[in-house]
Amino acid sequence: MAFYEQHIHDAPKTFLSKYIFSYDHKVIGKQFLWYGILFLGIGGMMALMIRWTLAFPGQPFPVIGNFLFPSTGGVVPPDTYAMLFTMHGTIMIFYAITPILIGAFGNYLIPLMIGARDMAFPLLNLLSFHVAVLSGVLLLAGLFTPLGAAAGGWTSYPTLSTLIGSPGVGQTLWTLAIFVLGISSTMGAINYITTIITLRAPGMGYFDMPLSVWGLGLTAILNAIFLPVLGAGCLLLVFDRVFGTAFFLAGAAATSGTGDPILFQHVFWIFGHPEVYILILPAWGIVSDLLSFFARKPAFGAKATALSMTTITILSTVVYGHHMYTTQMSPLLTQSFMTLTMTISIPSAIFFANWLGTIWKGSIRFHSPMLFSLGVVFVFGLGGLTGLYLATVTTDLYLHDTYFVVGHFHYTMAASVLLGGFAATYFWMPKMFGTMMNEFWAKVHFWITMIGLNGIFMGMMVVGYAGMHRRLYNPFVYEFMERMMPINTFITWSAIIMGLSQIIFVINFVHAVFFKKEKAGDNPWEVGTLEWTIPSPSPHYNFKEIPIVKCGPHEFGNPNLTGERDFQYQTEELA
Ligand code: HEM
Ligand SMILES: [Cu+2]
Repeated sequence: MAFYEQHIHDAPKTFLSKYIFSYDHKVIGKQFLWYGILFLGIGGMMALMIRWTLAFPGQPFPVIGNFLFPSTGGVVPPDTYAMLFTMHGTIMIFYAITPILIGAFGNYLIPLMIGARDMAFPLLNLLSFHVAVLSGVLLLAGLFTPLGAAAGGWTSYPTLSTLIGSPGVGQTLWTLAIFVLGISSTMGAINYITTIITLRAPGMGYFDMPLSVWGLGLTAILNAIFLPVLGAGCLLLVFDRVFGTAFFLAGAAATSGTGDPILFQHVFWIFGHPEVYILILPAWGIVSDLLSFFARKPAFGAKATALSMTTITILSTVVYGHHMYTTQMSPLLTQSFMTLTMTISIPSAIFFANWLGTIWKGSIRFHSPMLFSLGVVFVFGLGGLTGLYLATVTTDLYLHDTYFVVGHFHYTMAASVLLGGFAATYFWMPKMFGTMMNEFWAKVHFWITMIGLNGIFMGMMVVGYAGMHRRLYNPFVYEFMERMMPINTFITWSAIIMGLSQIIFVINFVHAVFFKKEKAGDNPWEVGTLEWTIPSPSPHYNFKEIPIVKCGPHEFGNPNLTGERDFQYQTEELA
């Protein structure tokens, strides 16, 4: 039972209080969605510039090249290349995927799915978004500093990220931006956790929560524990850069005492490995729900899925060392980390099998959210399997820092999280904005994205296995890599096609939000979770009466149902 007061507030009246400084979790969710989509565009454009350079070295980037890089006649210069992959990785992870899945859907869905009127701390929620905006401004400001933005990679390892490696203001701004973003996400995480624990509608036990809420909740726990670790690391790095301390500087570079660059890697990956799960857990939860909704079957082994996700969350905190096999850690440590990492396959295999069990013999409805969910099953399967080679010390020694790694992590994080985000956007569109997106164009978007994405990331794994090193401006100066040019051109064309197909999504989205006249029904997908019991789009107070929960979220095909329906609402009691 809720011990926080949940009364109905008056609806805000002015533009500012309604859309800019809103306390409403739904508006804040939408703010995060726009913010994420904007950055997705920027990060995607940067990816295209990286790929262009790798496929057509020395040729000017089409259309906007001359404007962006006038001094080289439109060709991406080497130092800019380093900046591009750094900013691309940073933006995609922290400013695109995180805001969309956690900021937008976390905010929008958690209160609605657990039957609450808002988050536990609405003011903290408002602050969390505005601090995120501040962080975004700090990050982008780096692009306009004399030496350009940060260029030390999204991991920002010293000594690349100390004053020796990057003297410019851009790197300092990057480090500050990530620190500030950490504050924003920690505020969000505290809010999510408190909300889930205290504001669940009467009758809703933890296993009655949709798996989306499980995923988002576990993510929030990881965020609350590990973002402060990254924040601390970034703060020390700022001290090294601005105040002349020597936490991460070693040897002659340090004025006194000895710092240690590797120390930063430990700090970074203690956060960094859980971060991968921070990104993926919401997508896993959403996909687990959607597969059941569109297969019209109860989610197979839903409790086991929830517990596997929990087990993975716990294990994800003790495997970070697999990112550092090549740093000359002691063999005892590398072996321990290898064993721990491998144990993650057990719960992963359980819930992956549950996904298959859910769709097995279902009456599948191939609507766009289902297509994207099946896409996640496919790409995550590939990403998970290729991870085993990187978890194994002996094979990682060879594969480390090649494009195999880049292909692998794009499959697991980029591809599956991106597809999961699209699934969620198409699915919750009617509840968020009151209209449906066009199904035909959604499917076209799905297929081109899916084909493009596999061309890109499969291609990356192939060239990586052949030995192509990552982060090199022009790898083809090495003779053995010259022959990989054609595959690289193929990858780039796949990226261009996939990039262009996102225009379909944007037009479809903007059209549905602003121009579509035809309203969606309250429950167009015929699903029984709490958010579908209220009007579309959801009214500002969410629930007139706080609902009373009688059953779980995936009750499909109950033989006692009357009429045409094959599902029951969570507020209904049936034998
Ligand atoms: C689908 C379009 C995308 C394409 C074509 C693409 C392409 C690339 C390329 C070519 C690199 C440089 C690799 C290297 O030189 O080492 C890269 C790096 C990276 N990408 Fe993507 N990417 C895409 C989407 C994403 C998404 C959605 C994410 C986030 C979840 C992401 C996260 C990263 C990260 C973390 C790096 C590493 C940056 C670094 O080396 O510091 N990418 N990407
Ligand atoms: Cu890891």
